[in-house]
Formats: sequence, structure tokens, C-alpha cells
Amino acid sequence: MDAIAQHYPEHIQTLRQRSDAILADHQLTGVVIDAGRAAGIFLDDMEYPFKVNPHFKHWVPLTDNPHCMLIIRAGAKPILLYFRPVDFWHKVAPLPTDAWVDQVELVEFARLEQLLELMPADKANFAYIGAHADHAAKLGLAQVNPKPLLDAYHFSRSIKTQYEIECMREANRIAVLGHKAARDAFMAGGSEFEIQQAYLSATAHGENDVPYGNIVALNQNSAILHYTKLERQAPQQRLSFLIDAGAQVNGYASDITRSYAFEQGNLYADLVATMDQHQQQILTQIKPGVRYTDLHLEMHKRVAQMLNQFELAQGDEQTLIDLGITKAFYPHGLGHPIGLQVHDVAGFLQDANGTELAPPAGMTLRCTRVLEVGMVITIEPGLYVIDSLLNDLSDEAKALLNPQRIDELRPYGGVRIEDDVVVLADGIDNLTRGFDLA
Ligand SMILES: [Mn+2]
Repeated sequence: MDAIAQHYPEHIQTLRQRSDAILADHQLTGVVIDAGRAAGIFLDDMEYPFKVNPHFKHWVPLTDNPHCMLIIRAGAKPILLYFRPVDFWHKVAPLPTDAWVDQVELVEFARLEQLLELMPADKANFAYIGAHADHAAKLGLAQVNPKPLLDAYHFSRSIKTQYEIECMREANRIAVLGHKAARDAFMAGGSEFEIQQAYLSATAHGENDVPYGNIVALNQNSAILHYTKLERQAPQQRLSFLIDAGAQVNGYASDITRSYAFEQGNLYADLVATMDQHQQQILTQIKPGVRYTDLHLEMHKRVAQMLNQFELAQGDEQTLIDLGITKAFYPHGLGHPIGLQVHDVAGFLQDANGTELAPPAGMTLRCTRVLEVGMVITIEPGLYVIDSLLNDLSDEAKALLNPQRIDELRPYGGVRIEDDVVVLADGIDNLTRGFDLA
């Protein structure tokens, strides 16, 4: 049995224990979790791609079966209401037979109207978790996504079970295959579109299977943080390549970024190598008890060092930070929690009661947590030439910039290096670098 299947029973046991305690705290008998349904396109008979409710895939490894539901009752085996319509237009999902099914009570149904009678008799004390309040009303579930309940479930999701970690390890292994294929396609002269196709093919993922829209950016496009355009034509000159792309296994995501210089021995190639060193040095500082925010602040100091080293700006670290210069070159956060969602929940939650800690004023960051064993986070520092941000700097700040060096770097765009790591008692388990990706 593979590591994922092997750890599933204990995953369900852990979820049941956590859920029983949460339900008791909120005086609920249980929850009904709706897998969801695809949203229809306006004035059309087509639907947007189906994306399952993360609470649903937390319990069962099903990501493509709309209309299924889970009934989670304290102290009882989860009931999976499994939708198998009679439908000659679409492929009907087969009844699952894998080992995980032993951990649930599988109830098959063929018509949506049957759901009402499949609800628990004592449903008045159940809450509904899902995207469709109208559906909850039809089912007679009055409590829809109560925030205190969701906060408690979300907070509990931060500590991953071994099953979840193994799913993400596999999602990293698959994504690394794609990253290598993409790098080769870049070196062979591929366009962004061709590189994307190479990635998808190597990972056996369709465009709607990847956990987020891949960022496949050549040259100056790599400075556009959420670049998803994909040029069909290869550029005349190949300078740089940034790819931010993941994969998913049982609905768990990986999220990896690499940057490549086409030729060695230039400013950009040195910048990539130096950023890689800094990223790995930040990784060595991860341990339980460290606040994520402090790692982000530490990275700003390192960016200040890099700006001086590469003569993009000059000034002592604190001045470059205080004048907003490091933020102009490194405008995003160091990373985020990852799991069932690429940007996983509870990045700001400090306890199960919903207490949130926002990032310090002016700081862009998706996580302010104190790290604990079992959390999975990304570490993804970057450095870019983004003219709109440089133009917004004060005159005092602009005086510290070196326009010639910035001009030299601009055609290369930017650099970012990202790994997914598990926090351990004595350091990290790097899910990304375990697979021979430099
Ligand atoms: Mn990321």
C-alpha cells in the first residue's frame, strides 16, 4: 500500500476526534458538508469547471463528483452520500472501491430529490457547510456556514496529518516532473504556450486540474506577479524564464516557483543563484515558535543586501526598508499556508475562536502565524523590476536607486524561488527539494 493510502485511516481518526471536539464546543450534533455543484455560465447551457468544497475533500479523496454530501455526526462514522445519476449524456462516476471507503458509510443515490429524505432525522441541530444556501434551505438546514464553527474547523486544518503531507509530497513529485519539462522547453526555445503544454503533459494535468493558473513567463513578463497570459510566439531573444506552477493529489496542492537564466555569467543568472541561497537560508530558520511575520521581515533585510550587492540601490538595510525600496523590488509576501487550498485558510487565525492577527501596517503577507509542528507553508522570496512601484517611490528613495543597473535588469523581469515545506520539531521537511529540482 502506498504512503497515502496507508495513512488515510489515521487521517480520518484525527479528523473525527477534532470534529467531535469542535461540535461539542459549538453545541451541534453534526454538520452536513456539500461537495457543491458547478456554476452555470450566464445565458448559456455550459458550466464553469467544478471546484469541490475544500471541507468535503478534507474528509474524502473525491474532487470531481458534484452533488455528493457528507454527514458528519459526533461519535459516528462519516456518511458519504454518493451521487450516481442515471445519465446517458455524461460519464457517471463509478462507485469507489478503494480502501478509503472502509472509513465511511457509503450511501448511493440517483436523484437529487432523494437528498431531503437522506438528511438526518435530528437535522435541526446540524449545520450546513457549503456554497449553496438555497440548497441548505431546501434540505431544512437552518444554520449555514456559522462563522465560529468555520473558524474552528479552519484553525484545526493548519496542522496537517501524515496523509495530507504524503498527498502534498506526491503533488510536489508530480509538479517537479512538470518543472523539469518546462525548463527543457524553455532552453529549447519554446514559447510560453509551448512551455505550458510541456508542463501539463509531463504532469498529466489538464488546465482545470492544476491547483492555480500556471505562471509561465519569459523575459520581462516574469516581473508581472500574476502573469497568466501565455504568449503563443517565442520572443526573439531568450533571457529569462520564471515558472510558478503546481499539481494536485486528492485535492491537495503543491506550489513551486523556479527562475532560470538562459545564459550564465550575467546579472540575472547571479541574481537567481543569490536568491536561491537566501531562500535556503530562510528555510534553515524555520522551527516551531517562530512567527512567520519575522521571517518575512528578515527577507526584507536580505533583499536590501541584494540591492546593494547587485548595485541596484545603495544604502544601509534599514534605510532601504524604511523608504519602501525593498518593498518596491519585493512587493509580495514571503509565502502562505498550503494544503487543500493553494493559499490555505487560517493564515491570520491565532486560535480556534477566530482571533485574527493582521500583518503589520503596510505589509503584504498571507500568514502571521507562530509556526507549529505539522504546518505546511511556502517560502517564496522574489525580486523584480516593476516600474510602477519604482515610480511611486519618494524622491529621497529614488536618489538611492541606480537607474543604469535597473535598466540592465529590466528586460529579464524578475526572480522568485518557492518551495513547500513541513514544519518539524527540529527544522523542516522540504517537500519540493526532495525531488531533485535545483
Ligand atoms: Mn505560492
